[in-house]
Amino acid sequence: MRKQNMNRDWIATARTLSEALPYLQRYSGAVVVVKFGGNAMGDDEAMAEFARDIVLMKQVGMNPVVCHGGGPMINELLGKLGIESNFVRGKRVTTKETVEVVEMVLSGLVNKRIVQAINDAGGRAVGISGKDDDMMVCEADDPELGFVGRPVEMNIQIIRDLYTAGMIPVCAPVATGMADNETFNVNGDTAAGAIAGALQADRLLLLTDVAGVKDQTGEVVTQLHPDTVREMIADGRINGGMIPKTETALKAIDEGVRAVVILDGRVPNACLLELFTEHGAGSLIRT
Ligand code: X2W
Repeated sequence: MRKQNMNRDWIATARTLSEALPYLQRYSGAVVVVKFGGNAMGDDEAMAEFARDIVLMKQVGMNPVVCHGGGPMINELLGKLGIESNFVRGKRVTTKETVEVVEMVLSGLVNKRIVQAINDAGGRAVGISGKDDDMMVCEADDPELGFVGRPVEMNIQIIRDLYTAGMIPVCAPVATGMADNETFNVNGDTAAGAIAGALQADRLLLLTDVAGVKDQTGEVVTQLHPDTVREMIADGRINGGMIPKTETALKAIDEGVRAVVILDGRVPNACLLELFTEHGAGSLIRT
């Protein structure tokens, strides 16, 4: 008999769904930009799980927009081609030769892998880069870095059109320049922040390979005011790779994003844990 077979796991599953109701209501129609970093992308199984989370978000009425990185995948192909990778302040020094490889890897391999995973999970993903419909137009960030772009003009109507039509935009951080024929390599966090800012997103989730912003004792700080983040950057409590992430978060909040969360994308169902449970995940930055 069906009812007699009911065990504790099923009761827990039903309870979890029931407890998610206030969050489902809160986020109905919300625009959530999810930055999926190359270091957070695991094997095919982890990719499939990420894709299911994104499709679930869409299914329950949110508007997820995926922005991805792919630094480790660029390193791999550059290595095979015998081209050296150099980073200055966390950004790749990008020559004319490098930028072609960057575009191939990000707009091609990585973008289509994510698109395919989302479609396999039953979503309707469409991959674009900053070049499509001139979505992101850049200037050179710093002469020392070569073809690394800083977004100066955002035309995000294409993203709105896609999600309004039921699709899930998947954006590669490659952009067009102000001059003809220019291609820029954009840091993945920078691109996600600029897109979230232009969309006035409700949430920007930065999925990475660390648990969040940590204090001196190594504990993750679950909630931070932007002023505290500024203090922590100034006195060195926030350092290394966390600097560009938190700076992206501060800029996005200045531009009108409601809240930014830095979280470990390798944790199973990281997005759902953050959005649909009281527990949350990682460090939430908001005013
Ligand atoms: C990055 C773009 C990819 C990226 C790069 O060339 O590696 C710059 O550094 P993750 O996986 O998010 O690090 N661009 C200018 O940001 O990937």
